[in-house]
This record gives sequence, C-alpha cells and structure tokens, in this order.
Amino acid sequence: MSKKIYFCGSISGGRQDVDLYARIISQLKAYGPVLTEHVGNKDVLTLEKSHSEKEIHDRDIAWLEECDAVVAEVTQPSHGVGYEVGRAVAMKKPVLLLFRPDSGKRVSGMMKGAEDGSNVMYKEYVEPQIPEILKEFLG
Ligand code: 6K6
Repeated sequence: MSKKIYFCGSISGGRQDVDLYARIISQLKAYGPVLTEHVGNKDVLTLEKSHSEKEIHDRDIAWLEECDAVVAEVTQPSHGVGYEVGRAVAMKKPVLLLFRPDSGKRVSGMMKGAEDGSNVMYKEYVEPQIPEILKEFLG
C-alpha cells in the first residue's frame, strides 16, 4: 500500500549529508510519495526562498499531519528536525529515527530515548543497511 512519507534532514543545521538524504529519499519513493523531497536537494534554500519562515513552518506542519510515516536522519543535529520529530511523536505518527555512529557524533538522548517499541523506531546504521531498515519500517 502506498504511504505518504515525510522525510526530515538538516538544512540550517548543516548540509554535509545532503547527498545521503537524496539517496534515502530515492529509496523511500518506492513506498509512496515523499512530501519533503526538497530536503535532499542541494538548492533547497534557492527553491524555497519565495516562502517566508511562517509559510514553510505552516506548510510543513500540514504535511506532517497529512503523512502516514516520518523518516528522520538525525546524525547532523538540527533544530528543525528535532522540532518535526517532537511534533510527529505528539501526533502519534509512525517515526523512524536514523543515526550513523560512524559519523563520530553523539546522538541526542531525546532521539534515542524516544524509541517506544510501537510508534517510534530508532536505528543506528551504515548506509548499505538502509533497504532492510526501510522494509522493516514501511514494508
Ligand atoms: C527558507 C526561508 C526560511 O527558512 C528557509 C529554509 N527552507 C526550508 N524549506 C523547507 N523545509 C525547511 C526549511 N527549513 C527547515 N525546514 C524543515 O526543517 C525541513 O523539513 C527539515 O526537515 C528541517 C530542517 O531544519 P533546520 O533547522 O536544519 O533548517
């Protein structure tokens, strides 16, 4: 069954992982439309520059309400991603949190600790594991 997916990845928090976001989004599209495909676009700030912060916030929260599942790559810390994850958890959406230990970064306890055995799944991964993780979460 096709699912509307909301992908979260760092923008203002740093764009080091944008190519990885694009590869994850490409795999997510096998499961349904990705409402936030622009997060994997290197030119996102140019693409979105005609929108105010208020318009982006309100549109993104409406997409969060609309989506069937949320996938967040949380390795690169981002206020926006943390905010989206918190809102999605409060909405009781199925949420997958992806963190790469080989990045050398330390994940927030609020991400790892959000795993609840039902709606929220937290996974530490290396990139070749993405297909099996997405299948487990969305398949
Ligand atoms: C344009 C004007 C003001 O801010 C912008 C940046 N453009 C954005 N466009 C679309 N989504 C955004 C933008 N900024 C943040 N987001 C949302 O928050 C995305 O859905 C990301 O998952 C997340 C990134 O947050 P930050 O804090 O790293 O920017």
